[in-house]
This record gives sequence, structure tokens and C-alpha cells, in this order.
Amino acid sequence: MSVINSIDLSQLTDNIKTWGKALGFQQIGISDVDLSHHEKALKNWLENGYQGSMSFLERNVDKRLSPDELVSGTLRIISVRMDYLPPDASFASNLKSSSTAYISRYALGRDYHKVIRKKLQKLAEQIQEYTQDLSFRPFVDSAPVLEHAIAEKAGIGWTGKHSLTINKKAGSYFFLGELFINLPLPVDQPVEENCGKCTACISICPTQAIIEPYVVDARKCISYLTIENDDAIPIVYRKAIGNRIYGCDDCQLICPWNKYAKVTEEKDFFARQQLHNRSLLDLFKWTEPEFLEHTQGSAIRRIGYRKWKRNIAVGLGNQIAQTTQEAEAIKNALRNALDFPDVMVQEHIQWALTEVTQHEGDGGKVINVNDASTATYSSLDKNAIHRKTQRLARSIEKGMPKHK
Ligand code: B12
Ligand code: SF4
Ligand code: SF4
Repeated sequence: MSVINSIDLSQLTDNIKTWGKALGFQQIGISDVDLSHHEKALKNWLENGYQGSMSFLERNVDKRLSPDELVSGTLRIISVRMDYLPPDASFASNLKSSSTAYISRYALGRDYHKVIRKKLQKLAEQIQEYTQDLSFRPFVDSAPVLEHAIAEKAGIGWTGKHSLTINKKAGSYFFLGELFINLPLPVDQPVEENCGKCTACISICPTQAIIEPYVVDARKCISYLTIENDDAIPIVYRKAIGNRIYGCDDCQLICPWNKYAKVTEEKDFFARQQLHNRSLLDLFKWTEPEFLEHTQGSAIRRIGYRKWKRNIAVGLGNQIAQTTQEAEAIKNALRNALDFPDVMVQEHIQWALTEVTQHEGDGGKVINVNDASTATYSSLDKNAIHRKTQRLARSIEKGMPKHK
């Protein structure tokens, strides 16, 4: 009899779930490696070019669909989820204040890749103490892994219309991670889909990036535009970005299931005070050494100073100045940065300067994102954007009062 056959796999599965929780994962599920039912959707998505410049997504497509080709000998995947919602998320108050920089709540603390990978490694070591037969490989947000599809099979949650994994008791503010293993553990069952007729995420998206249920055109998503995209942010999306300088949470904020979201127990994910609820102007004035110092160990550091400056310039262009002094302070900061040693960033600063100067005192202009492709930016309607954000803020205040 092989050693694997002689170990009690269901006892080991129970142990893995207990050990995983003790390590700080909120849920652990087990899936097999057949993801073939995702082939059509994944290939369509890539053929349509929705990945934009994220060319890493075009590579290893077969390996993504067959985890046992990615890591040979893989029989099961341990899928984990870890909550990241920090205390004092102040979602609504931050979104409503156009002078305050909004940073996606997943990025306010320590880089999750490091935190989760370390825990997955520890979990693997515990399994190895139980059986020497284990071979494993941890993944967190690694390109050739279809994390949603795996989480769905492992019973972690269902794929919402915004394409993220949602759990009935915990909403969607959690990261996913995986441990590929060679042990034939008993698998978990997928959970029921629970979006029903709701389409709230689709209509609230500031840039209409959820082009149909379950399909996000990354090129339109603020998360892509502010994080992954190395080039200029297309003018047509700039106003809709508002004060969101790194990522976006809107499709999750409107989701009714997030009223069940729990505050993270992981202190590493708590918000750093240098990044949370800070004014756009303060962050824009950071020098490069200050940027590097304040973002050490954070995922934000990976975008680099150049994109940081680009994004905040857009935020400043969208700021609705309440007084002439405020408008002057923004203009001065922008003018002082016009010699930034990068033409792309200079153009964003110039754009922001024009915005602030043109719309001073008129409460701004507004974009109708549905007409975005034809809109020239002088016809954009800032008030419509503002109304949409106000609607979202009201929904947060009502649905997630503890995190407003
Ligand atoms: C590339 C990427 C992005 C891109 C593209 C997003 C996307 N939706 O594809 C961008 C930069 C835009 C992005 C943004 C964000 N991301 Co991201 N991202 C990834 C990454 C690396 C790959 C995702 C991927 O493979 N996309 C390609 C598409 C085709 O795959 P998919 O979205 O899984 O699509 C499947 C389903 O939609 C399904 N499907 C398609 N059509 C249909 C139709 C029906 C009927 C059904 C049932 C299913 C279905 O099949 C598709 C193929 O399997 C994953 C990590 C990973 N390795 O998986 C993190 C990941 C998805 N991101 C994550 C997060 C947190 C975010 C943001 C919330 C960050 C932020 N606050 O700014 C936003 C959310 C935006 C959004 N609504 O998706 C988390 C999500 C956690 C969770 N609870 O689900 C992940 C899992 C990272 C992690 N390890 O935690 N991301
Ligand atoms: S993260 Fe923001 S921009 Fe991207 S799909 Fe969700 S709501 Fe739209
Ligand atoms: S907002 Fe509605 S449609 Fe979108 S993911 Fe949540 S429940 Fe599903």
C-alpha cells in the first residue's frame, strides 16, 4: 500500500482547515483541477483584448486551464480566502470628499502577496509534518492561476456579476490564495450563485467597465487604469476616476452582500496613516524618496513614483475647490510640478491645470460616461459623476453603516 493510501485523507482535510484558520485564513476549501468549463469565457475575453497591456494574461493559457500542467502531479488545490477590510474604512466620507485621495482598501496596508504566501508556506509545512509525501506550490495572484474559478469550485463563494468571488457570510473584501498539492483529498462542493436579478455593480461602475454580467473590460476599469496601465490615462476616463488614485472599490461597495463583510483580524492589512484619508495635495507633494519611504512593503510601491504622480494629477484635476485659496493651492502645486521629468506625467499635470482653471467657481463640468466615446472633454459633466458618487455614498451609509 502506498503511504498516501495509508493516511486518513478526511482527517488530514479537517486538520488542514483547522490549521489554516489558526494561521489567519477565514476559509479553506478544496477543489480538483478540472477548469475546462472556463475555457470559452477565458479565451473570448482574451480574443476581445480586454486584458489591455497585461500581456502576462495571454501566456500559459493552457496551463491556467489545467493546473496539473502548470505544476505536474497536482491533484487538488487548497483555496484560501483572507479578509482585508481595515477598521475605519471610511468609504463614504472619503469618496464624498473630492480633496481626499481614495486608495482601494486592499492596498492601505502591507502587500498581501507577501502576507498570504508566507502563511501558505507555513500551512504546507504543517501538512508535510503529517505526511512526507506532500509536494506543493503556493500561489497568490500569480498570472497562470484562475483564482476565481478555483475558489468557486472549492466552495469559497460564487462569481458575482462584477467577476469577483463573493461569500454569503463575508461579502467580497477578501484575497484569494492557493496551494497546489499532490494529495487526493476529498473535494468541497461549489455554492449556489446568489446575485439573482441584481445588477447594481454594473450600473454603479464609474467607467462602465463591466460590459456584461461576469465580464470586465480591464481597459476601462479604474483599477487597471491607475495600477496596471503604464501609459497615459485616456482622457475619456479621467473625470470618472474622481479622487480614486489607486484602484477602485465601487462595484463591491454597492454590492448588497458586503453588508456581511468582516473587519480583518490581520494587523498587516490595517491602514497606514501616511496613506489613509490624506489630501490629494499632500500626497502630490511627496518627493520620490518620500514615496518610497511611505510605501515600503506596500503593493502601491510597485506602480512607481511616475504613475503615482500621474494618478494624483488626475485626482487634483477633478477636485472641486471650495474656495479661491484652495483653487490657488492646487494650481500652484500643479505648476510647480510641470517640469516633472516625464512627458506623459507632464501632460496629466497640464490637463489638471486646465481643468482647475476652466472650472473654477462653476462647481465643475461633468462626464456622461455612457457617451464617453464621443464626448470631448469640454462637454463632460462633473455634476453627473458627483451625483453617482453621492448615490453610492448613500448606499454605503445605509448598507455598511459600520464602515461608512
Ligand atoms: C488581471 C486581474 C485584474 C484585472 C482584470 C480583472 C478581471 N475581472 O479580469 C484588473 C486590473 C482590472 C483587476 C482589478 C481588480 N482586482 Co484583480 N486580479 C487579476 C488577476 C491577476 C487575474 C484575473 C483574471 O484571470 N482575469 C481574466 C478573466 C477572464 O478571468 P476572470 O475575471 O476570473 O473571469 C472568469 C469569470 O468572469 C468567468 N465568466 C466569464 N463569463 C462568465 C459567464 C458566466 C455566466 C459565468 C458564471 C462565469 C463567467 O469565467 C472567466 C474565466 O474563468 C487575479 C488573480 C488571479 N490570478 O486570478 C486578481 C484578482 C481577481 N483581483 C482581485 C482584486 C481584489 C481586484 C480589485 C477589487 C482591486 C481593486 N480594488 O482595485 C479590482 C476589481 C475589478 C473587477 N471588478 O474585477 C482579487 C479578487 C478577490 C475576490 N474576492 O474575488 C484577485 C483574485 C487577486 C487575489 N489573489 O486576491 N484585477
Ligand atoms: S473596480 Fe471600479 S472601475 Fe473596475 S469594474 Fe469595479 S466599479 Fe468598475
Ligand atoms: S452587486 Fe448585485 S449583481 Fe453585482 S455582484 Fe453584488 S449581488 Fe451580484
